[in-house]
Amino acid sequence: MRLPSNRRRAALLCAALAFAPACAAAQGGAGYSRRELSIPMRDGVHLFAVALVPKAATAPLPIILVRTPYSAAGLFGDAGLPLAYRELARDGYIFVAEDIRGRFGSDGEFVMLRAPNDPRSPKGVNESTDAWDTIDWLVKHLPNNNGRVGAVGTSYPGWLAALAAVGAHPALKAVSPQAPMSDTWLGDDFFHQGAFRQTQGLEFAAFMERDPKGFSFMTIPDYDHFDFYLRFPTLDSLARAAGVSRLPTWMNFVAHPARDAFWQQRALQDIITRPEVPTLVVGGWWDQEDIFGPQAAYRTLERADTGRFTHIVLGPWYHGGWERSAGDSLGPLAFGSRTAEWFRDQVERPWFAWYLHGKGDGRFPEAWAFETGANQWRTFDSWPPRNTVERKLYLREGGRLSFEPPPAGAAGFDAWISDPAHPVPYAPRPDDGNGWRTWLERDQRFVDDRPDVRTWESAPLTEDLTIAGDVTARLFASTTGTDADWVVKLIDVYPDSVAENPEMGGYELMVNADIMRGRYWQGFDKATPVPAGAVTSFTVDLHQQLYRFRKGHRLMVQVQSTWFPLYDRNPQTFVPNIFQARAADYRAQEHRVWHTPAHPSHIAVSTLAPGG
Ligand code: PG9
Repeated sequence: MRLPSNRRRAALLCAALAFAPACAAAQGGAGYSRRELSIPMRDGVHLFAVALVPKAATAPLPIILVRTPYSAAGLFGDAGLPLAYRELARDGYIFVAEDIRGRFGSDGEFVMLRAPNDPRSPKGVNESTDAWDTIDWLVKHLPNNNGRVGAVGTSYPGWLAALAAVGAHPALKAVSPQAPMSDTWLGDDFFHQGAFRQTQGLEFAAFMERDPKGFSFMTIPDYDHFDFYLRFPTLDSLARAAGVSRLPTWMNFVAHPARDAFWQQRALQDIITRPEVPTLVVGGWWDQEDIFGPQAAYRTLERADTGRFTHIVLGPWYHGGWERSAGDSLGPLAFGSRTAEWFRDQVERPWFAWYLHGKGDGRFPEAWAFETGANQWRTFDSWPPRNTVERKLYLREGGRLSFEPPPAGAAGFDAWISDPAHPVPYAPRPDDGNGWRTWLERDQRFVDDRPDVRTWESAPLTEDLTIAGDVTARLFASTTGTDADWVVKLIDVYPDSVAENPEMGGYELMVNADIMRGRYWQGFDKATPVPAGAVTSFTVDLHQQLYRFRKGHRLMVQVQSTWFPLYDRNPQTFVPNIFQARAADYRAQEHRVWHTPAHPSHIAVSTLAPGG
């Protein structure tokens, strides 16, 4: 089936990625002269770049570099500087955007997530060396630069910004990887803990590789995308119908379903060994694409950071929300302040100004994190904060959720039938694709009455409860099958009536949530059948948060085994490679989550004392 182009989809992707000319919110075009550059790499390949040079500059200026697969000319079009850089621009920079190899105006071959040692790369060339060669050329050839360069980027460009700091050019003085997709197998765009993000994986492969020099938007012919994906009983039938089965990225999914060396070589945690350049990592609490990436990148850098080189900012944002909105709200949540503007003006701007202009005192907190619920920015000396108390929220008998573990003799488990033919939607239907940016904030009441979504709920809180840092679910579970997915959501249930905002009455807001593919219960590098009928321990990383559950609210946990169509369906019968599963392999199974003293399923959170 050939999929015709689809404007709605295009607008969505455009909004999600902010790359194409039509999406680049232009500001301040008049103050810049625009130059197109052809920059030679060490193997003779030329990369295309666009420089925006302030017309009014009186002294040499530093350079801000963005390397991108999404069109340099689109980012820095005739209209001038995008909103993302407006605050930075007040200090005066030469802005340069560059197309990476094989994309848009650049020569060479495009390789999705080119690993440092990708065999398709010309000898000795990778994204870090391309960044090095680019910086070297820019400081030598761009008139009136001050010899200091900063690299910045969001998402794929965030990953590229982080790689610029590996074997860094001496002129690179500061890097800000924003929502870098640090590990696209473990927790970012393509898989989460082994579960395949089929909508994103499929549509992104088509988008980037059907036309390697540009974009190719895939059309979903159905108004409700759920219907489209449900039509294909296997991943293989879906990929063939969508025309992606021979694209390199899809073939890599099929060849590397586990987190083997292929994915490790692309993961920032495995590439980066120490901070070479001062780094400001930025992430969103409700980033629908790369929640994990910034947290993982910062953790990796921080482990080896002896010189206070690495900092992190975590705000209440969707993917890239900090660079293209005011950040005063997110879905139904209002924050009472313009969080994104504040970040750009009060954190990003002074941080780059210190390293590239030498302005300010260079004293920055280790971490800035927005505490949603209290709706305030907080600073910390370490992230996650040290002064926390770990507590376990136990899934208890009778649908209760409690900080008290299950007592002896408590009823053993809750069960449900998980049927791949009737998967649980990840977002309310119809899903026309337009809700992608804010699906994580959707009211989870839309699945409350499904028998295949199990719920545990606490009593109303008698005082505020702030969680800070890692949130991890440990499920003791069994299945009649030999494989299963485990989706765990930690939810803030608003009181039935919220006087100041009646629409939020009873709202069920996901605070943390993620999925884990059961077959990786013994490690992510190799799939192992889940022993049928045996209680097995599964750890589901729900990543980090800084969130205040308010007095009168309830805590809720939901567990389910499908999150469709964002995630493909688990056959629930072990097959060596789900990308090659046959329709007959997909079977309904009964799953159980246990809550006995020996098998106390729970979510571990770290809590901050009031005022702590
Ligand atoms: N999160 C996007 C992406 C990167 C890599 C693969 C797929 C998606 C991005 O916004 O760049």
